[in-house]
Amino acid sequence: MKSFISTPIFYVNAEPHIGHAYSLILADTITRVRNLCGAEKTLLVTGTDEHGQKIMQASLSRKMTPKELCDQQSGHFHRLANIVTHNNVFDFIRTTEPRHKESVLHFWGSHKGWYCTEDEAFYTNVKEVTIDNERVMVSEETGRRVHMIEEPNYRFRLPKYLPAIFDWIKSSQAPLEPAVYTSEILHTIESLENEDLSVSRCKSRVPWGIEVPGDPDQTIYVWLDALINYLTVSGYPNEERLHWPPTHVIGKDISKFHCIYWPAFLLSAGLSLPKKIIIHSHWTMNGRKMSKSDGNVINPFNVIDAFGVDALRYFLLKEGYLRRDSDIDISANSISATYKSDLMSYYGNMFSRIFKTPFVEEFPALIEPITENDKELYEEIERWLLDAYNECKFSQGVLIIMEMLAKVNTYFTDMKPWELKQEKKISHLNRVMYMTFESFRIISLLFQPLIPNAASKVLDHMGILDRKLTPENLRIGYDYRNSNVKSLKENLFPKK
Ligand code: ME8
Repeated sequence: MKSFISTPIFYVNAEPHIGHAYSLILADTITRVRNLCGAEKTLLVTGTDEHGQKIMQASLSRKMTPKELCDQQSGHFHRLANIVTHNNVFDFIRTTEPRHKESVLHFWGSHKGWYCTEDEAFYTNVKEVTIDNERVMVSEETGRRVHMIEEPNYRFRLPKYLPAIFDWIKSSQAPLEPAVYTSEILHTIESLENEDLSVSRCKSRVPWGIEVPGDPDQTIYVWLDALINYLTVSGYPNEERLHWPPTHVIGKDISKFHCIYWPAFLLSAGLSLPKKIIIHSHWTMNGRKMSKSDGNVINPFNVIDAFGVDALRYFLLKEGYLRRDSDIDISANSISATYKSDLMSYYGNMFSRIFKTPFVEEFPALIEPITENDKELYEEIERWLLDAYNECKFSQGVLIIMEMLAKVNTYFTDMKPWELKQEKKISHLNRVMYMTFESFRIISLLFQPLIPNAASKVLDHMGILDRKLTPENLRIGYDYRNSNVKSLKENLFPKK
């Protein structure tokens, strides 16, 4: 059974911006890391959140029906998702789809249970006893009689689930990543005590939603509706097609919904809690959160048109992080500067320098015995993998790769392979070329989850077939005898 990672489903009342692209790129990168490192296949899911008052108002102001607005905007998000993930999206869910309605209605109906009228409460622990010669069910807790009833729940008894969620957040499973969110969420849980959650809305006010079963005057609360999307994509309420529970990637603005409400809903339905909830910071422009109403947004499609998908991914993963104490400021200039300094002049240029060497196709001819000295260049790899990838610290990873690139650059310049060739110092030249190839192979393997397109171009070019991020593949010693190395004609990252 395949497991999955989700992004939030995006509201369709605005155009996609860099923040949405970041959630997608981050979730995609984590999916790729899991697939490259592990044996288990992980899939990426995303989609759009289409019900509620906000969407209705947006459609009115654009003189469209809600359905027309949703179809149009969802299309934009779907296109963005496919582009920034290089078509890695397994499922794109829309909350207006019939499969989702089925899932929400089933979930809502699942509140049926043993109800005690005297206590005005549902009980899960019940037993059968004989009262007045009649076999009846009673609550184990109070001994009072209970009946199986199924009724719409307009108020969700959130407090009942808070202690269990409190323990889960604090548990050794440490579901929140980064862990700094743990204490904040625990505080929020404490402040919520004894507050029920209203889970339906008056239909006269919010008609654009899923109707409460048996009550034509109410629609289901849009956040409950939206969160259930994760179950819908897993196949619920029918046969499980993706393994439950998933990992969720979210922005910090919606942590309360995902770290408290969602687990409570799941517990109420007897379902397992998320594997992990990965929370990222916000992108700001001139210090303010990007938002369409303020007009301070960067359109990801424009960045992609100008610099390509990998440039956008690289920038966001290098500059972005999961810390909660600060947001990240972005400007069009900073994207362009990073493209030029890191991708074009560094990775791209060094690749050209090496692979445009006239005699490159003769190499790497030999696998020289590897010395301890050679291995030293790569001693960071292990640390990089364990710390950076596993903790989603991609910016730290980028810095280490850049350090490695700098070392290879210096090595290649100092060794002057073109002179070794002229002087016919073939054994030395072999060694230099082999080490350079190996550096590029390892660097490009590590770049795969971040800039998949560029990395696979390099690896194709070098004839590398085994691309898994295993410790063996990340060590020097690749056997190139069956690879067909080609010399390079065009640039990896064109001049801008
Ligand atoms: O909240 N910086 O949708 P949404 C970084 N539909 N990330 C940002 C961002 C920014 N400036 N702005 C948005 C919703 N995001 C609900 C979610 S899930 C069941 C329902 C990212 O379109 C961030 O991950 O307002 C945020 O959580 C997500 O986009 C969705 O924003």
